[in-house]
Amino acid sequence: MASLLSDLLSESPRAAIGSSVQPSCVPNRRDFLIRASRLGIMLPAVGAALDACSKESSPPASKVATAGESTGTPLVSHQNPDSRADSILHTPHIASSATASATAGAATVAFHRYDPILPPASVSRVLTLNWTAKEAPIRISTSTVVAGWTFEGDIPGPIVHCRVGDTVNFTLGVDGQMPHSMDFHAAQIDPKTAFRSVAAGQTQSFTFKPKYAGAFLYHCGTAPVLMHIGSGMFGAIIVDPPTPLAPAKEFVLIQNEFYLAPVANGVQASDYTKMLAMTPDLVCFNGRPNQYQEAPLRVKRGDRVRFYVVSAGPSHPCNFHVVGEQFDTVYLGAPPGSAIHGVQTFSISPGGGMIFELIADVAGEFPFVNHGFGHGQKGAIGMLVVE
Ligand SMILES: [Cu+2]
Repeated sequence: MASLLSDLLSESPRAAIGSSVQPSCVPNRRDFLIRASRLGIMLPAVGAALDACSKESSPPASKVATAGESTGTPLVSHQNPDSRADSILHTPHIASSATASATAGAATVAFHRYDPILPPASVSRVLTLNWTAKEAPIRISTSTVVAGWTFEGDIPGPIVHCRVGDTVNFTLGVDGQMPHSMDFHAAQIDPKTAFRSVAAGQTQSFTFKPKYAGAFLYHCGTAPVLMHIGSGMFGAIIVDPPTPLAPAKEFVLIQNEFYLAPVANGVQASDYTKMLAMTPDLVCFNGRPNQYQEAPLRVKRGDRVRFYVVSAGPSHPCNFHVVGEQFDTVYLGAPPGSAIHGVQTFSISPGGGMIFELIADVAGEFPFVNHGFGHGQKGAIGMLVVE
């Protein structure tokens, strides 16, 4: 019985999700319940649940026809050809990021610090971004190389900086074995077409104009999103308001978690089971644990310091705090509105971004942390030096 139940629950990442929470009435739930019933597993309320599923209307033909969804057929490809919703609801068989290109040359890849300084906004009001999703080994510390899935070969991807109303022309190509996609949180656009998955050798283009200012996440939305963000496919797009904010020293901090399998051939793949359990090995600002302790951010006494903090997750928030300082201003939404003042700590949800300002009146060394210290201890700590 135990082995049968174990087999049932470990069939796929999707089944694992369904087993850990009350499964919803999608086709696979009915399959789950039917198979559980055939196996003689006495699950409470199985009969009632089956009855409830039976009374529901049939799912759309497109869902029924999806490979592996209701037939139990092993999946051989991702199921997100054209829909962000599909990317969330359909989970194919994938449990490791260790593709050939994500591991090749891992032993020789060099470490580099991710530059946190906000790059200047483009002079042109039209940004043309031709990016490639690449699977590549990334050294995130002297001792750790991850089998990364990336935008433009780094974790995080490049920082995009534009203004409200700018035109962003974006094209994604794929150089790797997996399909990938792009979801800009700064865009208001039909995700089914714009954010569709792209296979190797194909491209996908779309255009948007940011409507609101702020610090926004971008990420791959291909199924399972958890795996693609968790393997490194995220970054920040910073959108300035029409009237510029006060001059400041500006930094971008993107928090993410890494969930890692044991070292194999000098590289650590993502561990999907750890992702589902939300038990990260490392929590980082800009993709490397503790990198700004070793090479701090530096400002002058009297500077206004502005942090654009984005929480990429995939699952944990960033409880942002600067030890020994107080935030003069935190923008809850689009600046300059929605400002609150005199703030010690504020939590940024996964998939969110906020802007924090302090006035560096006091010289010294000020750690900036995720004040959820289980995360800080895993690497989400850096140092701001006021000289
Ligand atoms: Cu991806």
